[in-house]
Amino acid sequence: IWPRGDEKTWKEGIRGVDSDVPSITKSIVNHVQTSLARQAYNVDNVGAYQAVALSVRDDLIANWNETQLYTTNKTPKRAYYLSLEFLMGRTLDNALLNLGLKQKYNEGVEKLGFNLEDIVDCERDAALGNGGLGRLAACYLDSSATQELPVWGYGLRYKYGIFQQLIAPDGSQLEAPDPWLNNQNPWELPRLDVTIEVRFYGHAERLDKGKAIWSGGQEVLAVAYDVMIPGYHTKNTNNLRLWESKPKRGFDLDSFNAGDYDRAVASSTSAENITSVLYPNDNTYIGKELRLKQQYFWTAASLSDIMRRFKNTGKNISEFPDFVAIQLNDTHPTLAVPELMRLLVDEEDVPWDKAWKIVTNTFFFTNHTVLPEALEKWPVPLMQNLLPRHMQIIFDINLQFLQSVERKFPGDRDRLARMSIIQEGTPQYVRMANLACIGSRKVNGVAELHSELVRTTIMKDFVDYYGVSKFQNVTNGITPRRWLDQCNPLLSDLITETLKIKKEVWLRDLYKLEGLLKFADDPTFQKKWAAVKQSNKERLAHHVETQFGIKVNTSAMFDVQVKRLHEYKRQTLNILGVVHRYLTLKAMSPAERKKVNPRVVFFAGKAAPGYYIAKLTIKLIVNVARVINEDPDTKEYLSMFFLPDYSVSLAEILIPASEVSQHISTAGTEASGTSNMKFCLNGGLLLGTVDGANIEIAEEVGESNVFFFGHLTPAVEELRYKHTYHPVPVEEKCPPLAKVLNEISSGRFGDGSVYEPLLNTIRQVDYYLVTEDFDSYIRALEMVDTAYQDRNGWIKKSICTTAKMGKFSSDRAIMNYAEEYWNIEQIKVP
Ligand code: GL2
Repeated sequence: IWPRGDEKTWKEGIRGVDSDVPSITKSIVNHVQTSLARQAYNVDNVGAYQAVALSVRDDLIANWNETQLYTTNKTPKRAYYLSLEFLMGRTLDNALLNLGLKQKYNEGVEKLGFNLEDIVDCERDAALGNGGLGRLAACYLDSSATQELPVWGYGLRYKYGIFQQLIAPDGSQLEAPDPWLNNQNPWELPRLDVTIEVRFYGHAERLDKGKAIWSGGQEVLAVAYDVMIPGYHTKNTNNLRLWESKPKRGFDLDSFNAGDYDRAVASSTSAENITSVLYPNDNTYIGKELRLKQQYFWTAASLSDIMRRFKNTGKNISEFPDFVAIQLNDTHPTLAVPELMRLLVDEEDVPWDKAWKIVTNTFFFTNHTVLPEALEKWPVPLMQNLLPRHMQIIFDINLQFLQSVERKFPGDRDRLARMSIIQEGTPQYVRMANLACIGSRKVNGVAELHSELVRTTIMKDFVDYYGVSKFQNVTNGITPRRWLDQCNPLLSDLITETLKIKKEVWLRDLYKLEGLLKFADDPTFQKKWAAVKQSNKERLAHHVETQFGIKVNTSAMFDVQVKRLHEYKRQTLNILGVVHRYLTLKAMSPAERKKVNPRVVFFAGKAAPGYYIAKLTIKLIVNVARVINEDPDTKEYLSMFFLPDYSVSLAEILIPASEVSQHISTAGTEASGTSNMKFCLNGGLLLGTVDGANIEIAEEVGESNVFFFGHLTPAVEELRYKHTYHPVPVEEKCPPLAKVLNEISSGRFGDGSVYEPLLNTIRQVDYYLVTEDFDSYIRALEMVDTAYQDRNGWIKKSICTTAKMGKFSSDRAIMNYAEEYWNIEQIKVP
């Protein structure tokens, strides 16, 4: 039955995607006049951006609506990706490419007197993430939509994303808020009618049969904001639902009436604070109550929403895992495990054992790091106070689990202590990784080496207990739409012209890039390939010139290391290598120097605001750069830049311009890395350690096309042991490094005493083994120089690298999750 009015009139009214230029300009002008209340004479680039965005958004909404209706009617199994971070970057350009409307909009805005590139540049990044983990989530959304999979993302709508990084004149990092929502966000649909009540604190009273009643405490509202995720060249448009916190009641009326206005609004402020700001720590866990509140707020709202959608299908609750798969992106959403138990047992009256079966068939857990400082542990008293019912459930899960471990390994008390969800002590702690593992059907790492480390280190006991098949690998991937077509249009065009297949085809099947191999030796193709790189280098140089007022030598080799500042990522190794190179150049005669390959080194990345050593590393980079960029003897041969405020948009300029990029973590510490894939896809060569996805990249592109150095993972533990118990001074172990450290200490790059705490991390315990890898790092840099001298050989390496990157498309990764984990099917929206 048609719900309302005349069906024909309704259907005729549905807006399709109008893709001819006159319809596009009409829609833009219409938005200028009605949505923005402006006219031709008072629209600037920002206004034009807003109108264009609203016009594109109309198309997205049309597709989104059709997709959601069609999918709802089909009631397929759906997958949900729960991630506290989605590092989306800009949307406009990406949406235009995915809709296949870029060319048309180009023409349209030109007719209106604008330039599309300038308009695209007006958009602020949506930076709701710290680094790789958050950007991975964004790539997976793109691939899910492109692969026409019924996948929704769930996250938080932070009012402030990752902080803006400023660099003070003395090289210190300063942080400023990122008010990304100030200019309105055209890409989200506020769903003020979709609200969910979330409770904190209060008390839980046990009833019989494992049930309980949780009451009292504070109640806040979660409000949904939907972000449309268009697939590439498909109508399929998925949803990312972000929750915002709001007070349940505007303010406390009793206090208001008593004239105590501060008190009247205090609780509403506390409710709004929950989604105020993204925690700026990458790969480190911070045990703050507000963070735990964020985690529960988000998982509770998401699960309630998922449960409601499931119940609308009319299926029996025991079928829940046949219709719902939930991926836990790291341990951050682990509270979803006890929360689903609570919903099933307390609210749906499902017996405990049956509920546990449902839970353990619903969840899947991805681990993203083996670094101990990143493994989340929450103090029991904190959790007890905030979530009294969940604490009961966790204790109950733990009791049953340990009983079953005891049956399998009788009398092994140490094993029980290690596997327990509760870490004993004062206070006790809840180990989130153990809970996530116990509550999930499968656990995966994010690259082969890392997954093996998960199996043999942090999850070893669980492998013994469950068997190895629960612990698998899905190597990360990146979307070639953003990380090739969008950021490097020249290369994308050259590839299309060379492969003689449509762009739409190879961008959906990245293995097709192998077709480039047969042109790797072709001089004409090599020339074109090199010209693209050159033009991308010039684009970056232009950016740097505008920012620093310094001219960049674009015939020098562009060497890039961009990522979060972290000791394990060893930006220190890079900067010490640069100083070594500088000292070597200084010691040369002018004639000798002339034989040297000029090099420009780029750094970018944020340090967590409380991470002292990381911030000091930035300061050192900035101050070394200042000295060497001004040294008339050497500046032609070596210069260096720290580009502030690294972001997705800056990455889109840096990555296509790189000739070599550095991924030089201590072996066994970088779970995967994903920027390594982006650089290689864009024909930059990889200089790195035998770590994370570097290994698989080398397997694909061939070891002769990467520059590997450093100790291997198995050696690391032993070396660390030696460092601790049989330390050898740097002077003895690595004289060239000692010289570099001493030059810095002696004040060559400004007051040396400032850097002592940083240099001492290397002179003393050297946990990340800089002294052990320095020599082989310097040799690897020399190998890079030698290889670069052979221009054609280098270009060939570059072509062969791009050609063999097919494996690293996030389409491959997401299909792996869909088929081997979630068991969901592709749906073609007609
Ligand atoms: C990370 C890992 O450090 C990184 O190696 C990996 O590529 C990404 C995505 O899987 O996950 N883990 C983590 O906590 N952050 C990462 O980037 N922030």
